[in-house]
Amino acid sequence: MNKSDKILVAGVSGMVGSAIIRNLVKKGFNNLVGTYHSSILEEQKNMPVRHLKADLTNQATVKELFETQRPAHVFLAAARVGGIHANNTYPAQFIHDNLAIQTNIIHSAYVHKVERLLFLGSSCIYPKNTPQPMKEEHLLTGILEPTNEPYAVAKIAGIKMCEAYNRQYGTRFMAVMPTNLYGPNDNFDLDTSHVLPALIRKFHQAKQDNAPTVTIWGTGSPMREFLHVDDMADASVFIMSLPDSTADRHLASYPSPCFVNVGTGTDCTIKELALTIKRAVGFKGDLVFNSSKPDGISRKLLDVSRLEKLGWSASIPLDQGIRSTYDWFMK
Ligand code: GFB
Repeated sequence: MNKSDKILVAGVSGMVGSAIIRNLVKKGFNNLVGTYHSSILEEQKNMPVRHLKADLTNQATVKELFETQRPAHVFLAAARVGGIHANNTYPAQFIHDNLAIQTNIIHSAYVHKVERLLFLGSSCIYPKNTPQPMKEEHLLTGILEPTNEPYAVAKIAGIKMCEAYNRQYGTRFMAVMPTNLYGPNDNFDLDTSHVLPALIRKFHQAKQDNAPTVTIWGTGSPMREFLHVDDMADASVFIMSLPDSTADRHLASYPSPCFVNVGTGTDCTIKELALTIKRAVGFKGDLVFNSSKPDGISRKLLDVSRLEKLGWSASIPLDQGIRSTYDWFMK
């Protein structure tokens, strides 16, 4: 990617898309277009980015977007995302919206000869009984975790679509599989959020109310790996900036898998996470576990050696990331 190449970031008002735009602006890319679904963020109002409102589930809209914008590179960060409860409650919307968005964009990127596309996936693509840490080669080796199977199937379809287009059409479409992400512009709605923002909000509320306890869903024993979204954005721009020969050798040309894991390589239990957030927020009460809520998959730690060999590793420690995210939430 050259600094003046036209780069389209789809999903710019989401946590990941907004972090990618911040990273690109910081690195001096100066021909940026971002699509958003309902409104742009306050932080984006003065950014040197052309913002376009678009419903990316609509095929005609995406066709017109590519015909008029003609981007050289695309970051596909637009998606319907949510935590365990949202995935379990709205499975039809999770599979439909994600399949529609990614199908429309990946196909249009091929039609309009986009040089590189980066598809954002998720660590939930791996089977529920995958050996830990999970390697890229474990994809499609077993059954999926039921709480997010429709979302995972959509993300697997996105990977396979990128690989099929690379194989048949010689495109350079790649994908990144992040572990559980958190950071600024996360969703803090208790019904639809992931665990980390949910617990920041719950502990903060309990501290304000002088409540004696905070309720944690599930048993607290599942293990999760958490990556700050600024690290994720940096990894995404790193992958898109790889020299052609490296990208082709490792990702973008068939038969190599087009995707790479992005994580920290370390995980913790939900109980340990809760205690870290409790400390950061300064809540003095106790934790209560509600085991009538689902635990989801017992563990999903990513093997990040492939990405490390390419030359990138995470740099934001979890306790520091939680403190800065809490500061952001307070503002
Ligand atoms: O982050 P989370 O919603 O999703 O939940 P997954 C992780 C763990 O935290 C589960 C527990 O064991 C939850 O039961 N948990 C405890 C809570 N308290 C809470 C709470 O207040 N809110 C939430 N949300 N969880 C998602 C997938 O799985 O991971 C998505 O559903 C996606 O598809 C994402 O892949 C990365 O980690 O279980």
